[in-house]
Amino acid sequence: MTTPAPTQHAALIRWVEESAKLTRPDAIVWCDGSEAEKKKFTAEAVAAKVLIPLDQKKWPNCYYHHSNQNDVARVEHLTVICTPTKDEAGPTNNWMAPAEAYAKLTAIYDGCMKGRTMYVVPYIMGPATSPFSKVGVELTDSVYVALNMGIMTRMGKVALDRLGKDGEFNKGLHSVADCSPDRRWICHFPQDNTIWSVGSGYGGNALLGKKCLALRIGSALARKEGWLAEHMLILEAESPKGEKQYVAAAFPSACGKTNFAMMIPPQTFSGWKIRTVGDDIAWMRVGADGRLWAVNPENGYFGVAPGTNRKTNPNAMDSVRKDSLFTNVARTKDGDIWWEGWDTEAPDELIDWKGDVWKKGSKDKAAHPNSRFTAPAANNPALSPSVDDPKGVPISALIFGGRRSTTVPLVMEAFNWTHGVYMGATMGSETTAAAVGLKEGVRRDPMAMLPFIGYDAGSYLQHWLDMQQRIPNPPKVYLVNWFRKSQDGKFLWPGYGDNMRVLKWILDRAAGRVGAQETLLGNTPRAGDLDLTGVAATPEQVAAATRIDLGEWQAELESQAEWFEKLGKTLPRPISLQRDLLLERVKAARAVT
Ligand code: OXD
Ligand code: MN
Repeated sequence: MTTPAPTQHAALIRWVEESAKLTRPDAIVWCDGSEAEKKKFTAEAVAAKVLIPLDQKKWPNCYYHHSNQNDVARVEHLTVICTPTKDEAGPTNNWMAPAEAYAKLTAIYDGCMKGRTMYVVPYIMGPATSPFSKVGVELTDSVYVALNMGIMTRMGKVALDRLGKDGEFNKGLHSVADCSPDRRWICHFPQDNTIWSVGSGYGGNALLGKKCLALRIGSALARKEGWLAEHMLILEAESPKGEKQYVAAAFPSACGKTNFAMMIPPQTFSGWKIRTVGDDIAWMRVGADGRLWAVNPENGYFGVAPGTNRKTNPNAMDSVRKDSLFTNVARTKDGDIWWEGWDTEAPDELIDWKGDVWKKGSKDKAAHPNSRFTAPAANNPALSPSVDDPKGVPISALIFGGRRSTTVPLVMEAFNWTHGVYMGATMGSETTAAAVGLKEGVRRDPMAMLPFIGYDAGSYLQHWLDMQQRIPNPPKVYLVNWFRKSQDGKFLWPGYGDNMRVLKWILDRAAGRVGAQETLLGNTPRAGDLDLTGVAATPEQVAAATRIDLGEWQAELESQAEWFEKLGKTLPRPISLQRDLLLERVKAARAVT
């Protein structure tokens, strides 16, 4: 059944018609975002075996999805920025000329929706009435994608209402097509405000509002319009006195952003409340008061399942209790779910993420390491009431953090904005399962945005530097590392809720309530500044987690040369000079010790 276009936006109607002429779906359905529609889509997905109902008593309105086994993560090698020139995409992005990309994908899209329905998914990234927000429309032949977009964005009538008769919107065309890795492309055309994605149904490749619009196209728009589109969670911290502060923090994919955004402070921090504004993306603009203000463009969580449990992240476990989708976790025959790092041991038998019988003791993982939950933000018991505030929340501190088993201490404060941008620019992280085909080891991941910067990376860093002029009251900048290990490979810092101890120091610094030790590489907490009451780590472990080893740092700074070389001629000189300065300092200090 084809539904009539519920809009008078002529350009939108024309584009839907043109796209349908190319892809030739059997039906076109305009999504309104209603509960009735969600029920109908879900029933259709169940009938088509795209979704499997979970035990509805235990998991109300929750469903399971097995992806195609070749389609389990983002595909950075097939993700392309199609700017008019290669230089505009820069050395860290794949590039294709727009005409070539349009031609290549047109051939794949030709007739690809025959026998299928095209869902027209209008959505808003950001609160419905916020000046920060952007509208997109995704055309997709995947009911799974339409249902996920309904959780992750403000979807349907609300978006068409905001668009009116002639509002600007991002045009996203998506087809799973034959789901072949040989015909899989995620192409971005920032100059046309357009995304073409084909051959994958995986979240980061197919939910076009998320990585494609909110980050890749978003970062290009942000540069043009003078704001920041970042891969950052946004967290609200309320002190026992009722004072609220907000921080935004960038971590690479699968490095605990959702856990940090939903943290439960240790018992010794009684009276402190941590609430979530966002767990993955922050759009930040300068407010009339000269501070940086942030909104979360998303409306749900697309979180990594393994490792999430009632101890590590009770708020995430509550968020997924109802109205959620689970992709590639393990399930039981009677509609329960399980994943590695669940609260209890695996049952004797499971159906693994591939759909095969899995027996306890098997050396294979039952859930895919990048298996995911999609949960509505409204389910989060610790959701900040400011999440829908059209003006956003004021940011007191920006935090950058990678997964580093050596060198990087638990926390370090930048001396100033330029040093902070340098810290973000040189952030390294050990690779995870969130993207396929990455070499193991440390990769430089500037601001955790390496796979998401929609233009030349050197120019992106220059944009960060330029923002200083626009932010009279800038947030302080921090580098953190929860993942440092001992010689025998054990984590030195307990992480999770104990990260509150580091956050508290950051919040106090931002408010000018506590001092710091100036080191060669940045400001660190002085002895006694971190509240370690009741921490599950020995003083030796804490010392090792916070230690700055100049030998390790010399190697770290020297190794950044290769990264700077890769960034090439647009690397801002103030950034490379930061490294030179630190390296000289470290060498001089080592020479006298
Ligand atoms: C994500 C990612 O899904 O960063 O958020 O891969
Ligand atoms: Mn992410």
